Amino acid sequence: MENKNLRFETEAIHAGYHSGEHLDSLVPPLYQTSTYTFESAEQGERRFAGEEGGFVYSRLGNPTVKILEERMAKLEQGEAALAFSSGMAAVSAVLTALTKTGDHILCSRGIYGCTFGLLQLLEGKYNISHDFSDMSSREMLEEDIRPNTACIYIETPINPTMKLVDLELVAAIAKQRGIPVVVDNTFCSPYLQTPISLGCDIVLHSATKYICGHGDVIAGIVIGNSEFIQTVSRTTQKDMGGIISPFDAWLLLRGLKTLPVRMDRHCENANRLVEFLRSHPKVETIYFPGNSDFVEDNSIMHKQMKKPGGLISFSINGTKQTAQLFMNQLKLIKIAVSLGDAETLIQHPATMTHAVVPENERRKMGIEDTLLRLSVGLEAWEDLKEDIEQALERI
Ligand code: LCS
Repeated sequence: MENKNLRFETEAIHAGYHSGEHLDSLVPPLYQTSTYTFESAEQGERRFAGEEGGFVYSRLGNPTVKILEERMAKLEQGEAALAFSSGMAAVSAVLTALTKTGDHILCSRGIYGCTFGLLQLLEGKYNISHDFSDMSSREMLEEDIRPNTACIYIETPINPTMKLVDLELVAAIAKQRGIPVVVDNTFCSPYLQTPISLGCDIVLHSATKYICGHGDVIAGIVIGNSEFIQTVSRTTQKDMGGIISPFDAWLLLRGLKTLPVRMDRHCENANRLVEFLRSHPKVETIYFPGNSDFVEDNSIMHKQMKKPGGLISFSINGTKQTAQLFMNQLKLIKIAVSLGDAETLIQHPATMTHAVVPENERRKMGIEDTLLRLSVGLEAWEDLKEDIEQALERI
């Protein structure tokens, strides 16, 4: 059956896979192989020259990985995709493909700590500079774009402050100037937000998170137009080599089947917990796109996100020590970085995911010492609420 205009839930299960090409196996097979055999020396020559299709070596392509890439391209409404060994391998392959010495990268005001670390490295070693911008109006963005700006790099919601960037606005301004817009869509997954449909050019993920959903894989994905994906495939992926293993791709294909179901539950649980946290005197501020106190961001949320998502950041009344004391009192909720798993996880960004960001930069991003980030899992929300309630009582 030629699949036309199928809904997201259906594509998450079927896109990119044709069982007839794989001995009618219902589930995509795991091609756990490093290389492929050629019928003859001439065939090998033709495959290397690109004159004949087919696989040659698993750093350059693998059938299991290819199914994952086609499925992700479909879900993100892009033309093509490439899978990587980690989210950071995806980020670094994209940024090094788009820039050269002397270029400038304009970023949202707040990005994941290791992405910040990568930008420092690119600046120190290759003189590729960067700036952070609030991107909250056309005027502000036009002022922050420089003649040498080679790409705009956005997280929305931003890790961990949950601020939102208006993707349609940024894409429209960037398009006029021919600057590609890259969106790290890790916090939303394509179920909640599809930046390419809003005019952005490239989407990437730490697939370690919601795409996997089960906390057992580190991986990354990049989605874009065929030309860009082919460039990355032939340069910064092939030659730097941060490719995904076939087994991890297989686990991601399994995880993707339940993405819509999982996301609905993550979102429902997060909504319930936000309602509870809002009424608690020991909780100071809640950073959550669906929180009506977050007025300005709320309108952007309705414009570009299906639902507010499964992550909640909040600050505790008190000090860093109060926040840490609260974490230590939790019994069910685990203290761990990462997000998007079945288990609810809590972390302290200032000393964990964003510890590499210098304190003055952290404050500018809005990461205070009392800020906590909760990745709401799939447990019964009442049990999560009771755990948080008892921990708050003890501080
Ligand atoms: N982008 C975002 C938004 C992330 O949150 C992360 C990891 C990455 C990229 C990098 O992906 P990785 O290489 O780890 O697959 N974020 C983490 C976090 O918030 N807690 O632990 C890791």
